[in-house]
Amino acid sequence: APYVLTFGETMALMSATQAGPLAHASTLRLGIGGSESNMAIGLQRLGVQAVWCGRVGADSLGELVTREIRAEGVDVRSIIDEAAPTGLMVKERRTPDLQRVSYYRSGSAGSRISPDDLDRDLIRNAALLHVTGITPALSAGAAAVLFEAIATAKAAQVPVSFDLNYRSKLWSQDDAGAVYREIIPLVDIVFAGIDEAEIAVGTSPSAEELARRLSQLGPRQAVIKLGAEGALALIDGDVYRQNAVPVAVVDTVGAGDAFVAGYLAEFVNQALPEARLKTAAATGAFACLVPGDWEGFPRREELSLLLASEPVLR
Ligand code: KDG
Repeated sequence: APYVLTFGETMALMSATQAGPLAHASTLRLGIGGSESNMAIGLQRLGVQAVWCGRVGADSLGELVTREIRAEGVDVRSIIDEAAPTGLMVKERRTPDLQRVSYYRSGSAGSRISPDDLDRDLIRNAALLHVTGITPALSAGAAAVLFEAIATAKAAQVPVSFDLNYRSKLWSQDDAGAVYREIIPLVDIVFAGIDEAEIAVGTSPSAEELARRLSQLGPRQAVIKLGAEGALALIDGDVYRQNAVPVAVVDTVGAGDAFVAGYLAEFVNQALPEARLKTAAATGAFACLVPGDWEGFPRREELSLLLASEPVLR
């Protein structure tokens, strides 16, 4: 059966349950989060088989990461690193509307992913390989794995998608921009927010212009995520616009991953661009309704709950 392959670092995620300084939080909710595994879970819920690879520590949090992703039906290939701990992310809710994220991940197991961790045949037989710009920011070794995985996919004519996913706590805009410009020409589908696209291809007042510049580097599909404004895509030279589904936002972390999952699920199902973007907008909206990074992602049969949320006449 066709599957989408992805790999990256997934961390244990501790989140404050109430607003206030973390120094005075007596309880934290424990879960997991990682852009690529979030995306894999999103695909799986939409009925597309996903495979996730990554390193975790030989510790309880590593067990948590593996178990949670696997419980969603994702085919999990965890590599257990005896020499480094599972990374950790902490979400503080300083005010009801302001969330701050801290990482405890330098030297983590996930950042130590090495070329031997990836099964080449798994890449060659995938329907799609999905990577993000977080991986090359983790370590030189992780960056090497990313480039090697892309090369393996390309040699086997497996399409590759890339979400820039800039993380300011991991690297500078200049460093990220240089690496993005190396990766983008190698991929078929690129996803970026406005700020991320600007890191790669320079500032522009127009999302369409940014999509054009990304596309000129190579990808036939350039998708600009516009958050509450929806999305703009340049696909095989044609421009598509998609409105966001309006929702009362609880937590936007993970919404980008949900959006990508929605888009890619329809892409591997060979749906038209309009359908890819429509599902992406719905999955992104679902993710915003729940505090966790991925827990709110919809199952396929739930998509209509938001898409049909116009007022009902009685
Ligand atoms: O995309 C959401 C992510 O920010 C989160 O789940 C953790 O992968 C993550 C990261 O590195 O920020």
